[in-house]
Amino acid sequence: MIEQDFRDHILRIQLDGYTVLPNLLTGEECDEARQQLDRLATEAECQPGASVGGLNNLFNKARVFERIYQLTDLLRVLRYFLGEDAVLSGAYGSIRLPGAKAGGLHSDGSQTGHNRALSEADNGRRITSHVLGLNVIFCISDFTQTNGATHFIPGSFQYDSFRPPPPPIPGLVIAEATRGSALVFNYNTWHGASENRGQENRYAILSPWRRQWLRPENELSRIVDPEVLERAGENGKKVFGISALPPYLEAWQWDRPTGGPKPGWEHLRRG
Ligand SMILES: O=C(O)CCC(=O)C(=O)O
Repeated sequence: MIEQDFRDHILRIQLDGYTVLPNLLTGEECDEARQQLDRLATEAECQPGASVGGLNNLFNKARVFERIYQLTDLLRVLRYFLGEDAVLSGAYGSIRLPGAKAGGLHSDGSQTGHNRALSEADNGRRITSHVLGLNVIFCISDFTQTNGATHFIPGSFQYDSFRPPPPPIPGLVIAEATRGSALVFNYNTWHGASENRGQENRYAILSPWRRQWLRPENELSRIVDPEVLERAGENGKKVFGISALPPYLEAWQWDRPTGGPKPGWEHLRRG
């Protein structure tokens, strides 16, 4: 990505709360991802309209899904906002069938992020001053006006009330994008899947990221298969939060980058 494009994407996220990064996955990768999502959905016996059932932790389930954290341009944007040690928080497949109704507008982080843990003193106000998490939706199908593409309320990440105002909210925009693109958005930006009024399934991969110090939706450092982690190399230790694990030994016995005991203290390693 050239410097000007990078700056433009950063500014879009700062102003609108989302951007579209084009051409991250090739046509062949999208075909392969789609086949794998169909296979996983069949195995999991997903219900029509289901978006995530059984399609979790995709990086463990087919090689093509390992691409989602190997893309230099994407990592550069994510790390600009979340820091070099940004952590992947989940990797879900989404297949929205023809006729699937729109999902409700929401922000993310309501399970383990800052949008869950609000105290009485917060008085219904969420944290909007900094970007704490970004969601990345890979378009495995083209995202169009009619096939259930994600829709957003631009700028809504700045609205500090925890709950969106009652619908209809003005300014709703459907994000159109060609397959292989990724929608990258501040997870405070209100969004949801729109209704699929087309004739075909809409395929996507949902992959939220967090600051290293926020609790992830899934503790991926424990979930990632050893050979997947091995293939991810040094980058994988950051992406899967290995280097963010809290020590269970004394600090001087703990090797933070590898998330385990230092040499000499291996006998204290826990399973
Ligand atoms: O599938 C979509 O378009 C939206 C997904 C979504 O709302 C989410 O990941 O929080």
